[in-house]
Amino acid sequence: MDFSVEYLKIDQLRSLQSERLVNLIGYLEQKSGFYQEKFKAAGISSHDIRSIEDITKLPITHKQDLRNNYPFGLFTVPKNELQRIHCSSGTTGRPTVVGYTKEDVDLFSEVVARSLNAAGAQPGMQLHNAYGYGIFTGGLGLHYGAEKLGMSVLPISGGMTTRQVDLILDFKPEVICCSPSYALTIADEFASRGISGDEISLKYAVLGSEPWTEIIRGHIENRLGLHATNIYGLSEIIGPGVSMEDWEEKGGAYIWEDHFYPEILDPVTQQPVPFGEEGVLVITTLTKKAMPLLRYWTNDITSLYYDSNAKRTMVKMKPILGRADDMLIVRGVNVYPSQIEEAFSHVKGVVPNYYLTPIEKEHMCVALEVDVEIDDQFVKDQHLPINSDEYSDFIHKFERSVENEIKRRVGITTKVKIHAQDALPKCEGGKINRILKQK
Ligand code: DLL
Repeated sequence: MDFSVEYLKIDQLRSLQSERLVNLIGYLEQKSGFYQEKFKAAGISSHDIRSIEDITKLPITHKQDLRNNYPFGLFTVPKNELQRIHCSSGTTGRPTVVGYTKEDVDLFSEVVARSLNAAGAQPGMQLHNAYGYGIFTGGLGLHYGAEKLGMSVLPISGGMTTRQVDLILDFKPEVICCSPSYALTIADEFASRGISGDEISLKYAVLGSEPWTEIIRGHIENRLGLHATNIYGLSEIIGPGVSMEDWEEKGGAYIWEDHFYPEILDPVTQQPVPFGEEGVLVITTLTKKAMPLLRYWTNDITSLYYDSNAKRTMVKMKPILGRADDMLIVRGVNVYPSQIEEAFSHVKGVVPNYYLTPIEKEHMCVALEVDVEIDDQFVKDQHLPINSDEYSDFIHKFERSVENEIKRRVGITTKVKIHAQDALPKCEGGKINRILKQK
């Protein structure tokens, strides 16, 4: 495969993006009833779009637009030109449907192959693909991308953790992909069999589909003995492979901006924020055929940056703080679960398997109940008899120290309840929901 586009000089990249955007607008003007109307309402035509800098003149597309045009209203090719259909994994409302032509499926494989390459994978390696196969884009997306790179794939899908671990031990794959919360479950299964990271064949883990932080990365890397990197994407844009971390750089993910042009907009005014500031990620698909989207409002909160040590020239995005939908407002303070997760990393002994339950009074969230686990070994190292007064005192103090750390770093009041390691429900495959309803 040729990866040279990832190293284009910035001005060459901007010319490529400009050329692609101009072509796209011409294409939509001809083929998309939906965008014809949007252009008319905004009073713009293809003559107004001459370079990528003109992108801010274009209308924003929201998930509701896809829902209003369910199922195929945003497609720009007839049904007989499609090769595949996927849906988003949302659990509320109508699913959002996405269609792919053969060229789109090839593009999907290309960006996933590039992502796997950045993650450390190489032709000839074997992928243990524990993303769900089905209408979710994770399973098939990683599958075809890995084949394109020249890897072999075990299409195991999610769930049945003991069998997953048996097959990893027997087949010795070098690469695994799944959600980070499921990678923790797999790591727990290895640990329960007394198998440490250096005894496991895996070298690289390609993890995404939900927010995760450095504390989770640390746990996964140590326990599975590998490099874990973050893959981001969403069905509406293509699926996984919109952005990807490099295994030697980590910290943030390159956006494959030759195909997916990113902007960060203010969540309220919907105007661009100064470069480097946080806001909602909005993406334009520059090269898709069956369902191109202009300035699609992902609802994911992040910021863009250039890394001075980067190998590639493309812009990077910080890990997603959360979906705007998952934001909790606790006594007026905006909080994402990932911020609580980050606070855990500053208290020794916390195992980041946790759940948050809003405590409401008069329809207002006044605090969060935080259920989280404590490391077994850390408890043993205290040499306190279980059920003794000293033990209760230790747990009580530990709970207060987690509460204080969250208060200090996030600014909200919590009621922390510590559980023994492995006591809370684990991810059984797929995405985990960390926010529970009030009991
Ligand atoms: O989750 C695609 C995917 C599959 C990405 C496998 C990575 C790996 P959807 O089901 O449409 O697609 O959900 C998209 O998931 O808008 C984010 O809120 C969240 N998300 C995806 N990747 C990440 C990530 C797939 N790396 C939605 N970090 C997105 C944080 C992520 N959130």
